[in-house]
Amino acid sequence: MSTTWHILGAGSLGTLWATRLARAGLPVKLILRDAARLASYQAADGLTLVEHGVAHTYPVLGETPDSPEPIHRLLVACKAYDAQSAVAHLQSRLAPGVELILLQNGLGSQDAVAAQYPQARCIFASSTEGAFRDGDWRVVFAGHGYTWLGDASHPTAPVWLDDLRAAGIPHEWSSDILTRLWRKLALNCAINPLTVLYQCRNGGLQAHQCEVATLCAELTELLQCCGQPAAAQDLQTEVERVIQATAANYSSMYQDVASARRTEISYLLSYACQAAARHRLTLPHLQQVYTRLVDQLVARGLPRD
Ligand code: NAD
Ligand code: KPL
Repeated sequence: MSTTWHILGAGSLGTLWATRLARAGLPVKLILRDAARLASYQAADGLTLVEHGVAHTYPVLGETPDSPEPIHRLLVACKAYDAQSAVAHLQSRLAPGVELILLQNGLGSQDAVAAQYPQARCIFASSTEGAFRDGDWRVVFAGHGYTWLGDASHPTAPVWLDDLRAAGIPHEWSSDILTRLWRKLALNCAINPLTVLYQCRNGGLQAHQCEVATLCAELTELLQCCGQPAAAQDLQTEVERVIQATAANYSSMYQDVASARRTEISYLLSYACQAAARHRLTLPHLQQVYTRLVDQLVARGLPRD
């Protein structure tokens, strides 16, 4: 009998994973915030995934955090700023040796969860898949990509990667997941804040090449100082490639700000500035972009963290 996949967070990525696992016949349970959300979910037929314009609904079971069943495998699919408190609501249900798969972007939230549950095996993930909600309990699969998974303290791959294979979730076990997360953080720090400050698509940054290059130089210095030389390699070239390849897209931070949603700044640019301060590194441009971004968030009535 397969271990149940408990999915915490019925948003874009949580639904993308839950529906594909359920479609493969694997046991999946969705943990909703409270009884009101569960009632709303139960009034729908299930979770709907829209792929290539075609919608399919999957009757995934829902439950609240206080359901009694122990949790052996938990996919944490909340935003970085919600991850720690969302897992805390499940504390009494986490079985010894529970596996926590942390899908959050940026850095900081994974360590915060891991520090709270030393008895858990924490697996960090970095994903280039893209999805967005176009209704309650309904998600559009927008960008096919890859998910890298890894455990910085335990190199052995878990057996449940077979479940991901069966579910058609493109993935790879990574022996250098921290390098991947740092590299993604650096890319996001070089691109996302500037798209908010200049109110442009990613391609609009081609008009700000000098600023991008200066940020890349500072981020490269930071990565090297933080013991991440592999993540620093040819950063500017890759940033320029991503800007070109995603020229027509709005960055995730731009989209959050445009929709008046809280951003993940604390786990991206703020994390980078704090890491620089810990290493007594002066990175004036990165710090200036951070300050300008915070001013912009505050001016729009959004949280500064
Ligand atoms: P989302 O906002 O769509 O979904 C998060 C869900 O978690 C929401 O439904 C929210 O209600 C729920 N949640 C929060 N606190 C909860 C709690 N205490 N109990 C139960 N549910 C709770 O977010 P998302 O877009 O799926 O992003 C999740 C993470 O994945 C983020 O860190 C994001 O940066 C990263 N990511 C997203 C994408 C994407 O395309 N959406 C791609 C790559 C990485
Ligand atoms: O990951 C991204 C995002 O928008 O969050 C890209 C496309 C790489 C831009 O930083």
